[in-house]
Amino acid sequence: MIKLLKRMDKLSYLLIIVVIGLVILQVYSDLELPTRLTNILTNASLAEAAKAQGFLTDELKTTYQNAILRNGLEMFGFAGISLVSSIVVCFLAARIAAKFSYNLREEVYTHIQKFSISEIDKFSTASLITRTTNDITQVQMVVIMTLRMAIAAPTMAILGIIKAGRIESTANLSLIVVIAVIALVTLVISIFLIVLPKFKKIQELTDRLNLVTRENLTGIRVVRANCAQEYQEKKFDEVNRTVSKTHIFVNRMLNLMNPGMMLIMNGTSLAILWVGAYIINEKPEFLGSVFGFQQITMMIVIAFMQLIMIFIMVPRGLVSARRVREVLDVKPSLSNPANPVSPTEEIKGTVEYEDVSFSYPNSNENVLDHISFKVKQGDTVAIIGSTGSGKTSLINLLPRFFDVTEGKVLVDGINVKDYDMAILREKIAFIAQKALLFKGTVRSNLAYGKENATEAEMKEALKLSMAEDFILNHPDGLDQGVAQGGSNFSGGQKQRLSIARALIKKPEIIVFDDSFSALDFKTDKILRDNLKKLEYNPTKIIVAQRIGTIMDADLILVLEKGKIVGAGTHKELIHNCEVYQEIAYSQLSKEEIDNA
Ligand code: M5T
Ligand code: MG
Repeated sequence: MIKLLKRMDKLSYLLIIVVIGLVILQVYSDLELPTRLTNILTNASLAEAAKAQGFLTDELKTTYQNAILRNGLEMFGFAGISLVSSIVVCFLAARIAAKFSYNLREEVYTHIQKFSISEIDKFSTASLITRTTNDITQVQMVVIMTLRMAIAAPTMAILGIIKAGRIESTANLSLIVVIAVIALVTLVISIFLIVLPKFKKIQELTDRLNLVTRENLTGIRVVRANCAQEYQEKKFDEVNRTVSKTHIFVNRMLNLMNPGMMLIMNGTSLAILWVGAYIINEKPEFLGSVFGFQQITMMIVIAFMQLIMIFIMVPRGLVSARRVREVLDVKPSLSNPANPVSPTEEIKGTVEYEDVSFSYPNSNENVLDHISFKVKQGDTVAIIGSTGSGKTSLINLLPRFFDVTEGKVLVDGINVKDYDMAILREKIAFIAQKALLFKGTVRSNLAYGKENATEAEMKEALKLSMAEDFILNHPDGLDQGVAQGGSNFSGGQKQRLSIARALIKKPEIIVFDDSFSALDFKTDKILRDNLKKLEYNPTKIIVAQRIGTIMDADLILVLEKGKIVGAGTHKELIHNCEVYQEIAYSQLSKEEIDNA
């Protein structure tokens, strides 16, 4: 928590000092009230006694009246100060806490941006969302609470006790307070020990709830298609039930505390008045002292109750704070090198894999095994192989979504690890296997490729990617809305839009991960012809399943179980690579192959 709190800004520190000052002022004013009450009552009872004994002169009467009036006005004054300071404290505390959580949320968000895919998977997306939202809110609440009570409560308790001790003839009464405080502390500690472990569980369950809800909503089509609503509902119900059970348990326990504390508070009050009655009976002039003492005691008990609330809220916040810290403590495994090498201008668009092996971070089985190949600028390399053979894994290494386990990946002759990542990724346009669009418009989506692309550039890219007919010929044109994930477009349309987003970048290297799979043969063909015509002549790396798509590539790599089992042109492979032959014969007729 302390480590997190270091992230406050300077103004907040200043405001905290103001808050502390105001809180002390408030406590001081509050404690002045019972003293004034004692004075008023004492004066009143003295006047009463004088009257009874018959020596209440007019002069004496005025003195008593004035004293009562003065004390009354002072009470007003102190109550006013207390009210104003407590309002200002609440206001400032809210501001400090909100600003703090704003900063923290931003930091966590920016930090997560640097995570590699495996680091995100380590926490799970759902958990990362809970941590940036719910957990930070918990921490924020604690900050507010602490500012408002953590200083006020102990100050009130200590000063109150000192003040109560000073009131005359109250030795017996003090004993009552001591007993009350012991009872309170015992009550709290026992409840606390039961509840504390549940706080961590609640946050974990929130993660789970988040995960199930998210998965269900993003996969709603699959769920409906498979009539799996009931199954999903059961899954959701299970988590939901556990969450509410835990919440109910925690709240029941905490709510036991309320009546318990009330009982102690009112019991104390009653005991003071009871014992006080005997004192007053003997010495009527102590009327004021007894009532003043009773008031201070209430303040002390309330201060203890606040302390208790802090003791409950803070550990809850600590659980959340720790979860936020866990995220911030991760050192992103993919970081920029200390001294990035700047690429030279002469070489552009070459790619080389040098004896690359790769295994995913949480497994030790190689999904890529000693891969080597080389591509010149402007060449087209195709990668083909059965599903799960490692094609996506292979190209993921190029923009450094993952780092190689062994070997080297070179772009323009420089190891990708030595690049500033922004510069490396500027060179590469990557069209992922799952075409993903963002909520907004076609225009805003294309802007991901190039931030300030002109209308003409956008139109050109859309034409090249064969997206003309359904975007430019549409009445809304570039301002056509895009739903979350691009769900208002067909699979092939999404693919074409993501290709347009890549082309607008005019990159040195374009990577297509099975990006033609949802296109019809004609569109596929025209699009590939368009790619050949690009005057900036980018290097093309194409992962595909269809022989037709890759037949004319300069180099075809045949991948099987993470190994290259064939490399060459279509002509060469059809003669000497068994795996390639199998794929080819399964898709094309003998004539087609011979003709090619
Ligand atoms: C190759 C494993 C997967 C498979 C192998 C993406 C990913 C893959 N794998 C992981 O363990 N973790 C991951 O995050 O790696 O997978 P691929 O590279 O995705 O295969 P592909 O692109 O050739 O397949 P496909 O279906 O896209 O044609 O064993 O378990
Ligand atoms: Mg793949």
